[in-house]
Amino acid sequence: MKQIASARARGEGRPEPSIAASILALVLAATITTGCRRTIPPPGPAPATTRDYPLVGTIREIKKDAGQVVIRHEEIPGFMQAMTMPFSVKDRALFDDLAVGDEVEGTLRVEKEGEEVKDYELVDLVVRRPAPPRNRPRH
Ligand SMILES: [Cu+2]
Repeated sequence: MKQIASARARGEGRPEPSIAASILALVLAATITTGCRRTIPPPGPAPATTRDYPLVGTIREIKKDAGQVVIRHEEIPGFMQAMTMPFSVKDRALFDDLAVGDEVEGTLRVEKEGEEVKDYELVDLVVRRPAPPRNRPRH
């Protein structure tokens, strides 16, 4: 008890209880007065944002005509669990270098409006480890 009393006397540690109580009261007052406004969405469209996530996976299917590759990808922390799904690839030249079974890595570029995913695209796709030769297309 004596140690606590002397620490307070020197002004160490937490602020005076009365100051702490005033701050708490102000914070509570602010929360209460703005609380009812928070449920109303902001006017206009939500801001559009683009975010890049590293993607690692294995090619399961190549749909050259559709411009898509189906990739079994690892977990993308903060965005997606591990799963198999199609990705659009704009660079058609890439399709000649890809084969089913290739281990690939790339960047998943995600366009969002607020929290809603509007579009996603796979860019900078490279083969990290090629599939065994039997899977490779013959040129
Ligand atoms: Cu996915």
